[in-house]
Amino acid sequence: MTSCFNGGAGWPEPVVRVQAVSDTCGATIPERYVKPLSERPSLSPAAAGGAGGGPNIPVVDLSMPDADATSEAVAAACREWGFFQAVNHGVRPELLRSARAAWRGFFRQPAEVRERYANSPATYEGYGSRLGTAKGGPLDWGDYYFLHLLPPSLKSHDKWPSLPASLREATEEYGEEVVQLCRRVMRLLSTGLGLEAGRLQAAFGGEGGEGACMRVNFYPRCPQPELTLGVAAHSDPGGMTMLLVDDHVRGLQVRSPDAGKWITVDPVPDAFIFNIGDQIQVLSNAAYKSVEHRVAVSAAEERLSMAFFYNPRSDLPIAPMPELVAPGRPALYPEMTFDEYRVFIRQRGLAGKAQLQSLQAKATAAPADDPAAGGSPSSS
Ligand SMILES: O=C(O)CCC(=O)C(=O)O
Repeated sequence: MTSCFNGGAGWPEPVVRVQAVSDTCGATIPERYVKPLSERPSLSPAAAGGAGGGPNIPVVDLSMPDADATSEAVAAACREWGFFQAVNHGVRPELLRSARAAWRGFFRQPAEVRERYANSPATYEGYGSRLGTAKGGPLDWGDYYFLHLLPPSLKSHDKWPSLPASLREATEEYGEEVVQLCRRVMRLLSTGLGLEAGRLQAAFGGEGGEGACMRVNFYPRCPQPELTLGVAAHSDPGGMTMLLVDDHVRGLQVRSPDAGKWITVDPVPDAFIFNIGDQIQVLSNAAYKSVEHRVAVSAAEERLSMAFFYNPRSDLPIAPMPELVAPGRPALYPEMTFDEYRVFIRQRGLAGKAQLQSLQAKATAAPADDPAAGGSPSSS
């Protein structure tokens, strides 16, 4: 069983690949993957969103990025839902398909090949099966591969799988195009706030100063999908996320503005599912929402998704932009770098909206210039 375990790389206990669990567990999933009743996914038609005839995340056409109507539609979606599906986004469909096929090819490699890239909690780079380092902590029904694309100093092709042979080139090209798309959306988000088009990008450290990384998630078939989650409820800690999912397998569930009901997203083929992350919620002083989401898994089909995280430069102080702070609208968050913020995520794993809420509590309890209001996230 050495091919299923990675016990020596700094994790608190041996890491078992969900792919191996799925292949061997029969009809019952191990206890560690069973979520408490209150966290289990809604798989009923009522949660089906668009497919069930209910509300769903907006679809926004990005074919005219300079039109006022485009920034208005982006801003309305991000204020209300924190999410939208981007169509006519300018990234070639062939590239979406080749990147997705390459990564599916990686997860189909023999276990010995995948294990060459096993990750550790020090950086999370590589092939992994858990987030968070608490011994005995809950596990999600998914394996993943995590890698860096920007800044160039963090990118290393040697840390990317060499098999299948197309993977490195497809990932490189995909990353370049998605960064360009993220920059276009940053302009739309800025103008949607009534700011100059480059304002948000400047707060991220300018073009060339930003960070980008990607987590490719692989959710094997699960015999009891009603008991577990592929990724537990969380908001994304970074700036924003461009998610590419399997066109035909649903799984992503988003908290709707309507009393926080979970809605299952119905993927539009070749669209990106875009969402605001915590850093843009902070910069926009909560005008744009970083909304909780989670992933349901399927008994019938495996699923692959590629989450591209676009982030501010990691050592820049991030705080509500002064233009969005007014006497009636005080700064809701203290200043903190993204490096400081993600310490929390790495130690504790995903925790719904707990971190952002604790920051907000600190900011509203102490004056903005009180040094105690800007403490390290790991201390919260
Ligand atoms: O697989 C999905 O649909 C979403 C994945 C996700 O939320 C994440 O990787 O943070």
